[in-house]
Amino acid sequence: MSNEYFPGIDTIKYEGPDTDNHLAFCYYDENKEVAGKTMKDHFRFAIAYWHSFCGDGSDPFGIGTHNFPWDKTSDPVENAKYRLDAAFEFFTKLGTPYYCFHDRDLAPEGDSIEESEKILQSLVSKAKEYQEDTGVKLLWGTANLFTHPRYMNGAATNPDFEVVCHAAAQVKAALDATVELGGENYVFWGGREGYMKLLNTLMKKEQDHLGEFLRKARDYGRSIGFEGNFLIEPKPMEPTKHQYDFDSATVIGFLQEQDLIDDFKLNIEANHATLASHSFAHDLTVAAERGLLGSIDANRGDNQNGWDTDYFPTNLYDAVEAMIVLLENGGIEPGGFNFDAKIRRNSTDPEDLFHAHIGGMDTFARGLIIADKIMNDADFKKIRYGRYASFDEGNGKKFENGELSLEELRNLAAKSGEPKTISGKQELLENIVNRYI
Ligand code: XUL
Ligand code: CO
Repeated sequence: MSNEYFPGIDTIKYEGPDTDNHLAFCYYDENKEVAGKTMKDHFRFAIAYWHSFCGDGSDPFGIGTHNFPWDKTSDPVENAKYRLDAAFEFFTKLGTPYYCFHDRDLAPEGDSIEESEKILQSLVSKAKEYQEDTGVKLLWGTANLFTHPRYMNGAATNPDFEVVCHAAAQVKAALDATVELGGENYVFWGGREGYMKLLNTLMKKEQDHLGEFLRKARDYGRSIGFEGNFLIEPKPMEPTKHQYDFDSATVIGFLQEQDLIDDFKLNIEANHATLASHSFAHDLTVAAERGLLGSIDANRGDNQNGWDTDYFPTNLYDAVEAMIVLLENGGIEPGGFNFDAKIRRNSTDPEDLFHAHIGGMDTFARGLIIADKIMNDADFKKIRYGRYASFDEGNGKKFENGELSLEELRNLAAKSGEPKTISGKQELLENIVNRYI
């Protein structure tokens, strides 16, 4: 490293729950095995380049408050190189194995497509060297198709074909960058792919354009050797009033309709699920049960605010529920847990970025340990799976196998009379969860 951007902060180590060192992990012990795998392999934690190294704390009411030491010059390309330096210092001090970026986080846009491609390429070469030196890897890359004013009416769903072409140029370059850096996934979050008003929107046409755009992106990605998963990240609203990738269920239907289901999976973000009036665990489950859980954007919303706050995840109950889904799913690889979360506008000390990530990693590590205990609890297993025992044999099994007609079902009901009253045992299950927390 040519410079130190986080002076006075050493590598963050696991010290256990009794430590009084706030720059240490209490629960995240990367080599600790839980449910047959190390914590490092369970989570595959990643840092979001945009929040941690580009988000300056500005909000609609005020300019940025985070004065980045890597913004050293008036040349944005030079600063992007210093930023890369700072980012890899942070990754290695924190000990996270992965990072994620948008094209425009890594490299500023130039005055033409050619110039933008050249700038990105130069930063990618540098990032590649850093990856080789440190062993930090790219979990996923993506293209920012929402910040530039040209995308104000959408990118792939823009009513103007010329804008669609610009979006394609960006995705092509971002795919090239991702492949060159060995990225294990490639993400599409539908930035402004949605609408504000139906009066000026042909919804089906726009969605078909999105499908065609994604098929061509997939084909290009495969043609340059990308073997990872393409991921769609659902979100119900913000920035448009109605985003097309509303939630897991909506995206799965879209993937099926658009013939994308074999190459695409989902990147589930906690705060996006809650904006869709689901729990994080719900949207994870919808994706996981169809074999489509690709990766996770870890963060949380706010019970009182109805927008995408991108808080760092600290809610242990949510983490436990999420980890139960993850354990049942057999893990998340080749996806991971990307902290798509930002420190607050008034969190202005360099060490705040460490506290935020340490807290998030410890929350999930603790959630994993607890979820594993819950799933091995005999009563928990008996109640959760035992509820469906009537389908394990006999006529229940025949029904699952498609061997009973509606008339036969009717006749069985007539023969057996009114079913017994069977409790769902919700309170008991909640108590079991609390016992381990
Ligand atoms: C926006 C969001 C994005 C995506 C990547 O809400 O989550 O940062 O994760 O474009
Ligand atoms: Co996200």
